Amino acid sequence: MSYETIEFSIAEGVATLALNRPQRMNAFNQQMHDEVRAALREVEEQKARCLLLTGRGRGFCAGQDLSERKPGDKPFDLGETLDRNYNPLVLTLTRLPLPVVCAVNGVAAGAGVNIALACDLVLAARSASFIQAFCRIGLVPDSGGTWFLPRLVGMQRAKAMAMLGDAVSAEEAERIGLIWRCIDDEKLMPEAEALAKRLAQAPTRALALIKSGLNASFDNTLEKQLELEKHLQQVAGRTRDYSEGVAAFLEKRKPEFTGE
Ligand code: T3D
Repeated sequence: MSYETIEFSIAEGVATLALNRPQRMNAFNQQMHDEVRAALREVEEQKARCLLLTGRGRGFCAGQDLSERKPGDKPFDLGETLDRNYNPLVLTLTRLPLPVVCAVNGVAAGAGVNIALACDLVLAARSASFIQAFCRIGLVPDSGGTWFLPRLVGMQRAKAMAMLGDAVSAEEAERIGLIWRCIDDEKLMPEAEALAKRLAQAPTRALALIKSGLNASFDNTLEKQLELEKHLQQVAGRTRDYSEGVAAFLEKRKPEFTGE
């Protein structure tokens, strides 16, 4: 399928999705939502083993394209756009049965930040920044912002970011645990691509089970989490990759995981 607002390709098990409306800092219009949704369906249908999300131009994503929300237009139900677009996108990213790497190449603002936080491993260029811009225009963090922020950085920092809407630098974001790593600008994409390739050769089903276990952990008691781990381990124990991993260990060779 061909796209106009994103670039999308799959090679060597890595699906790369680049938001591509640089003149609008990759803000989401309806077409981009539709194209991202279609591309994410391709990721699953074509059995990619890692997704790499990034942006083209000097920004990662500036959230909603505000030119689609002109003052004076008839009142617009923002709940409807969250139901139709942002909420399914965030849930899809968190539920994809494969690791999702986000390479934040520049400023991320509004829903753009929270879409990045919905990914599994977030890398950012040293020049990038993160802005919970919602309060600047009289809105509240959406796309999971009120859920991800306190879990990642604690309630005080979450409230400060959400209520002040100040830019947090990539270095600060790494320091406070908002993202995994801040990387020099020119090394961001080579490192993100190498990481995605490495993950695409890993035991995909085990990584998907790890992702679902960790994502569930904040809502479970220890007892429930131990039960969940038992279930996940039973599933992992039935994969070909588990047999291969053990065989490779015993034969003192490198495992060749196929994701099955
Ligand atoms: O409505 C719903 O569906 C509900 C859901 C809402 C989710 C949300 O995301 S709400 C939050 C929306 N986003 C924002 O409020 C962020 C707005 N943008 C900014 O604050 C700044 O542009 C940035 C901090 C992202 C970058 O600043 P800077 O100085 O580096 O660049 P700039 O000059 O402001 O932007 C460059 C161009 O991109 C500029 O266009 P121009 O003047 O060159 O023609 C600017 O208007 C455009 N742009 C940036 N962000 C958006 C945008 N155009 C439309 N929508 C945007 N969000």
